[in-house]
Amino acid sequence: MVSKAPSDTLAEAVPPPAGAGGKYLDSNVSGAAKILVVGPLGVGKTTLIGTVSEIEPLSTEAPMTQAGVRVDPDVDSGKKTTTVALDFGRLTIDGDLALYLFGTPGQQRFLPAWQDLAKGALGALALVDARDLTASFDALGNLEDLDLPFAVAVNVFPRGPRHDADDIRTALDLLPDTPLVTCDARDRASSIRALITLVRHLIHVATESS
Ligand SMILES: Nc1nc2c(ncn2[C@@H]2O[C@H](COP(=O)(O)OP(=O)(O)OP(=O)(O)O)[C@@H](O)[C@H]2O)c(=O)[nH]1
Ligand SMILES: [Mg+2]
Repeated sequence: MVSKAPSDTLAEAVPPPAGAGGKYLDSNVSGAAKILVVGPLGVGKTTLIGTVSEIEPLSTEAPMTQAGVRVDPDVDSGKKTTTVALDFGRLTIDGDLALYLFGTPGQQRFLPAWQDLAKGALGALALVDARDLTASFDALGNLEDLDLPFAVAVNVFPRGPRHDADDIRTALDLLPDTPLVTCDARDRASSIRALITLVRHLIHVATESS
């Protein structure tokens, strides 16, 4: 079983969700980071950004139609739309670091959009669905090709299998220092913890390489 991201004082230091204020950046914000949220079709990227964003999130949903049935993998029968350009949201952590969150489309045929979105990004949160680990191979491969550091968050769906962390690491061929946590993309605290795990990793990577 994958451990949950550790609870963190930073997670308690985040502003309230969108709708409760927070349109403008706090004057204490002294740093910013562009972060990608990636993963296969229907893994929860749009959901996660909408859950954590302190501003009204931007989404670019389009209906999924029969025209895509041969190229889009099966998703939950309830899913009617898919992201066709990007998601965008903002989250300030620890009062002074603004994360600008860019969600990518899930389908590999949108790779050119991915490559554009990745420009200037410091790292990525890769969402994984434990019900289909192979569906994440393309996204993780893209991150490696782009040389972007990332953390992996298993978005837990009901009735999904509960794999051991080691098995997931092996299946996804993760490096030993790549963080692996679980989250529920519909839950703000859990999604923020996953993002904080990523930020810590990015700081670690930056410190190691300097
Ligand atoms: N049970 C459960 N459902 C979730 C979770 N995250 C997302 N969902 C649902 O799964 C569906 C897909 O979520 P999206 O956020 O649209 O997925 P996406 O990764 O943005 O999908 P694409 O843009 O099409 O690639 C939605 O109906 C969500 O309500 C989760 O953590 N648990
Ligand atoms: Mg989406």
